[in-house]
Amino acid sequence: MKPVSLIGAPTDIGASVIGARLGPGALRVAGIQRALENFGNNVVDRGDLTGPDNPMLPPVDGYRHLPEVIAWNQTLHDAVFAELEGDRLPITLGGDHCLAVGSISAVRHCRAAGKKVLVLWFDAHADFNTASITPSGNLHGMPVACLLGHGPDGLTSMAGATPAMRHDEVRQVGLRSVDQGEKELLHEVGVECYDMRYIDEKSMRKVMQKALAGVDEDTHVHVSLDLDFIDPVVAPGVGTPVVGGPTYREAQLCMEMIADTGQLGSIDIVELNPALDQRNATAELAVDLLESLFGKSTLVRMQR
Ligand code: HAR
Ligand code: MN
Ligand code: MN
Ligand code: MN
Repeated sequence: MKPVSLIGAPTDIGASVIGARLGPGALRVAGIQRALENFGNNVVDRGDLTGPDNPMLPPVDGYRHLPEVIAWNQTLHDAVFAELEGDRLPITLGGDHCLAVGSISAVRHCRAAGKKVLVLWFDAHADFNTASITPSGNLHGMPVACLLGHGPDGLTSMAGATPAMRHDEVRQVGLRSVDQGEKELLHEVGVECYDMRYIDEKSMRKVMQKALAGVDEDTHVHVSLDLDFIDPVVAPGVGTPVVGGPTYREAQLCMEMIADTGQLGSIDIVELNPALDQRNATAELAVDLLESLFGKSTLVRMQR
């Protein structure tokens, strides 16, 4: 396993509700570093990045806080890029989900290594809005669209190439709140989505087999984990909870199956809102899920 770097990005610049800026601290309190070290990983905490405060302004031309969102993402991009170039595994501790533009652009950027990229996007939401269809202007509802080239220049060109990702390099799991305009654009662009109905009908195991299809030794798997993916009964500490999500075990199974590929390359843990959490339960859940992602399983400890 590659050595791990934790990168705090304490901001809620793209969110509808404030509080995600407290996420990195809550993940540290939940013992994220020690949990990963227990698996024999070398883990370095790089501390928190800095960026503009949340000015809490209404949208301008369809975007809230666009210059500030660009600033945070550029800083995160550079930090994640440096870790990848150093052959380390970066974990972004968010922060809201707009940050995935920076982290995933960095993954694309450093594909200098020539690897294939697969982004697994775990979320209740599709995050596929654009300025013309967004109901809110919040940029945490737009990162997948931006990464696929549908968005403002400052966010679509961060990887040097537009778009950063092809539609078939992203697979979305857990969707249950998708706006009408997003739905149409998702179909038009052809993103592979496994919504809750599909998960119910096929089982999480089948869904993850499909989501991981094609992953081989030449693939960099990026996990973008929006904690509102999991049912809010289990994960209450998020700004935009949506009922009817995966159970604790279903979420664990996703992580375990990714661990089995051995191709995990980078991670975002986002949308944790400690101000809305119950006794840090959602941060502790995130740490449990990370442990599974790094190979913890009940009966057999994987040798790495
Ligand atoms: N679709 C809504 C919007 O764009 C809500 C987006 C939601 N929040 C997130 N993203 N946490 O996953 O405003
Ligand atoms: Mn999201
Ligand atoms: Mn979400
Ligand atoms: Mn296609």
